[in-house]
Amino acid sequence: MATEELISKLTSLNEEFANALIQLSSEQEIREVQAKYLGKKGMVSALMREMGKLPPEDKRTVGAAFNKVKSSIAGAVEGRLGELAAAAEKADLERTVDVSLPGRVRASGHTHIVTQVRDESVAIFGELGFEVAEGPQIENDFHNFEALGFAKDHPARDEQDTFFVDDGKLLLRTHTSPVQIRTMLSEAPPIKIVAPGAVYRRDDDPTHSPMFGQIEGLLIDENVRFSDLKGVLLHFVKRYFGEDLEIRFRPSFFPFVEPGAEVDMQCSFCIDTDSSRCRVCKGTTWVEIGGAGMVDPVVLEHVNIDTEKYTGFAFGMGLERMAMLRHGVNDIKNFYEGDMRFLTQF
Ligand code: 2U9
Repeated sequence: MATEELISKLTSLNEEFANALIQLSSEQEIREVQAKYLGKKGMVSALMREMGKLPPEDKRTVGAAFNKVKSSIAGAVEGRLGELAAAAEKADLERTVDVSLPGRVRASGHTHIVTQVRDESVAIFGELGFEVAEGPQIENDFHNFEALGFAKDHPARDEQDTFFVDDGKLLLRTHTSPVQIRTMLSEAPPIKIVAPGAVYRRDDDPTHSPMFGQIEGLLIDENVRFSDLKGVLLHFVKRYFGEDLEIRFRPSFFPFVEPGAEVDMQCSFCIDTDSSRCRVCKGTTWVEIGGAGMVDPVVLEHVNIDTEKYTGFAFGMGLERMAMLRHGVNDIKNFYEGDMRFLTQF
């Protein structure tokens, strides 16, 4: 190849490269094209190999021409990369944020409905000065039965009703009453506590579960009367279920209270309407919310409280039952199945 032809090809390569570069918009593409021209197997190198065949007096001029093209290509590459970086930065700065767009709403969890009933009840009794007491769920016969006046042959002690542990030496508490027994053994009156927690009974139907939540209350002081009990429960019902609701007591027997009663409140589902077809109270206008009574002196004697000086009242309610009455739920199993369609309603 003649010198002029070589120089002319070199000049065309340089122009060709400049034109190709303008079309490119990523560093990777640019580097690839750069290698195509300047790499060892590139087009410029191929032309350089032709230089050996030139007359010696031309080699200097042609060599200088190669160097010029090489540095022109390198300079063009750097220039184009610089342009691309500047364009990217500008686009970044121009990207606007619409601050009026609504934020992403994340679903947040909440406590279980039975926990809500417990916490709200504790808070309402707290307004009346009751403090929370807690105790073990695995109990012994003394705290769960004997101290509460259950006769040795009382049916509740039967294996049919109670879950026994450790070959019958221990049991799962059947009510939270052992918590009150423990409190009376460790503290002197006045005592004013509520004991919320899980209890266990061999029961299983739409309104009974082998494990359920209870809240029990106990007040021991001088001159405590049945009317004090009525005032506390009426306050609770009005605060938790509705200001317009009344309560009534029906005489009943529990080993640990005398007199004892079952406590009803007016049915909140039909109080303002026709009760005859109410599915909650079955047309009776009253629903049972728990039991209560004056603490039997026999119980106070078991925990060494002076029965000449002190009297007391106690009451008990089931947490799931309270949730069922407040929200019209008819199967207790709903509370334990973990179905989010049920649980997220509360
Ligand atoms: C002590 C003395 C007396 C608590 C009481 C009831 C009546 C009662 C039931 C309601 C529904 C249990 O959850 S339920 O099935 N409770 O009827 N509870 S009097 O009396 C006590 C407690 C502790 C030391």
